Amino acid sequence: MLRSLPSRLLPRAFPSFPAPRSLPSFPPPLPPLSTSAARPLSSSPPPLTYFSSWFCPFAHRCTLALEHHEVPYEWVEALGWDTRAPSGDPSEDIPGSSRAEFHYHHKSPKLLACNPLGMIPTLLCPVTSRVATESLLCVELADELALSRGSGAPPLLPGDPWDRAAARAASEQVNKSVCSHYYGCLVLPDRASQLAAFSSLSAGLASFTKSLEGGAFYGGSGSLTSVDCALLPYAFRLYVLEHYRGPEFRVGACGGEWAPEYEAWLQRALALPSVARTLPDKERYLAHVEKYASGRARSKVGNAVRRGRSAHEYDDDIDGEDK
Ligand SMILES: N[C@@H](CCC(=O)N[C@@H](CS)C(=O)NCC(=O)O)C(=O)O
Repeated sequence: MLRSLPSRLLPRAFPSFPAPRSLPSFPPPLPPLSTSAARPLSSSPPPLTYFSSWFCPFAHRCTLALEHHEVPYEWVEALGWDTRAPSGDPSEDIPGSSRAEFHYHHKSPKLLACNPLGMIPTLLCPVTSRVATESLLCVELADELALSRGSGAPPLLPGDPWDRAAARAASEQVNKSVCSHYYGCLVLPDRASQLAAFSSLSAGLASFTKSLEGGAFYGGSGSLTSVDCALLPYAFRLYVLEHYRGPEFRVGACGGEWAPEYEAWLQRALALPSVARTLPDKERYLAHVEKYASGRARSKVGNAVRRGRSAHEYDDDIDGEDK
């Protein structure tokens, strides 16, 4: 193990950006590769720079892939939140009586320098300065880099090109059919829309469960796959829906027979050491996500959902900061 993510060590407060001081890096600097528990990859290039954030489920996908293969990386906590008073724009949809401050992202200048869209996850190769973005692509990149460096862990994507194409399509499907509806349940203001989003999310979970084909992981695989990595950060976070929206939003509440098999998959995945060490503290995440549940989060995804789009349909211009 080159590093781990014990939630008790995660920083409790983040600096405001632009900050004259340097950003805190987490996890702390990597131990030497000769650490006895480490299984170094065949060549030892410098660690990737990984712009991430403890709360981000998209970035969590990338973390899962990096940790699965024990790819060395330097974590940069690159997103935080500023509270700002409402602008008074009528499109800000909080009733006047309950107006509280809205939450906007502040972003690490280093992140913005290599990804002007300011999105995480962003991976940076410190040798070539090449950059990768988009969580599903970062999972693939981590897998390919690790395998080319002789990772001893099983691949996350299949080797066969047709199977790889199918796995990519399945990850996209999980993203649209489950993960985007998670934001719908949280951000949409009216009960009927929230319930409709949860019903769609449940259908997405049912379909994913079918794709386990009775095996341990996606496609009947005996080990974690890229498709599991696409879903897992959201599957882990679904407890927040019941908390903020009520018992109808508990997984399986729609009466699915698939729920026990889904739950068994989830527990199996969460128990993997490479997964367990990536999980954020549940109470802390619950508190974090309240700004989404109360419609006060002004992120691109949050803004897209508030204007009636799916989370995966956010537009960098329309839904960008200060909108
Ligand atoms: N499609 C992107 C979405 C990533 C995303 O929305 N990340 C959030 C943090 S959870 C972000 O960077 N937000 C910055 C913003 O909204 O400006 C992916 O899959 O990587």
